[in-house]
Amino acid sequence: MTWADRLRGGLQKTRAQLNQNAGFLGRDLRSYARNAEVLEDLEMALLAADVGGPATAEILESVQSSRRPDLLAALSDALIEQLQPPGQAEEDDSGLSPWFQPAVTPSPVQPAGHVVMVIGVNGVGKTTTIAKLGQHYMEHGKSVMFAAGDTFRAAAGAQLEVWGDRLGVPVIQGREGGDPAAVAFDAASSRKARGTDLLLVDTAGRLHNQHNLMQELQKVHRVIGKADEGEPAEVWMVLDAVTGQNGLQQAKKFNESVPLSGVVVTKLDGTAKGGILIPIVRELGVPIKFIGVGEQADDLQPFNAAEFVEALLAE
Ligand SMILES: Nc1nc2c(ncn2[C@@H]2O[C@H](COP(=O)(O)OP(=O)(O)OP(=O)(O)O)[C@@H](O)[C@H]2O)c(=O)[nH]1
Ligand SMILES: [Mg+2]
Repeated sequence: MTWADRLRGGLQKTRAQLNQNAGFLGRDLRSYARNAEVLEDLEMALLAADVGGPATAEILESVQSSRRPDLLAALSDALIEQLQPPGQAEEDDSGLSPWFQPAVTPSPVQPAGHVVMVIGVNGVGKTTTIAKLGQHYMEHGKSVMFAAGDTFRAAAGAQLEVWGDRLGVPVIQGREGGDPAAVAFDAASSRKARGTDLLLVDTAGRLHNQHNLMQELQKVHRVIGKADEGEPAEVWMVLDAVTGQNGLQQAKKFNESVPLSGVVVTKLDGTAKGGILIPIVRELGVPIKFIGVGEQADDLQPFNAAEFVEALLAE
């Protein structure tokens, strides 16, 4: 199965939701005039898909003022525009990190450095996402390491170890209940010494309370910088699409403690509200790096707005 197939399959619930709210996705409606009734249907559909009020209003405006004769094309333009954070669209290659020369197909997701800290609340898919990312970057010819920075939950380290064994990726472990910052420090030092291309740092999703978790994440972030100046170059938050607006509110809190450089949205296959990607980009102001549409390794791929919108509006 190609990624296009997986993506279309994964977005099936959201697409069905759009279709249910409005028949505008049908082929025969392509030449619909932009009359009030159609626009009302479109508005309902976008709101039901969790696109949110402000973005929906902008999309409607954009569709109405579009010079495209075709409603679908106008809608597609408007959605793609909403999915690109300001200043992120069509970046040139000048910021490429020197190690990143894709061996397979060009990847649009080049981390700005060598360490990516992966954060998010428990159960969103952090650990499995790290495994999938590891595989992705290895397929692109990169060397990868993992750090088991979730020392709070019993078995979290073991889960990452299993993935490491399966993929042939070294995993830096700490003691259960030990200091995650110590694990992160060891891992970042070790990555630097070995010259490994990419270190992915797993973190706890839950501690005794939220305040402790934020402090812990800040500490992990700080000590990585002590081990290797300028790192972590990236902090990616994993968001479970099924949690919708709740997940977005959590992300805002995280973003206040540890500024995010990107988001990975998982479990789009489990929700009809895939429109949540739009408020995520809008309200966090960071790009979506990868999206997940299932549990298989190939179900996580770099996010591409045009590809996403095409799959969403496919007939
Ligand atoms: N359907 C579906 N399931 C997914 C996706 N991504 C991850 N999962 C599943 O989500 C579950 C939780 O994943 P984990 O990686 O353990 O989540 P976590 O954030 O590390 O959880 P904690 O370590 O408990 O905080 C697993 O069963 C994954 O297979 C996805 O895109 N779609
Ligand atoms: Mg985990």
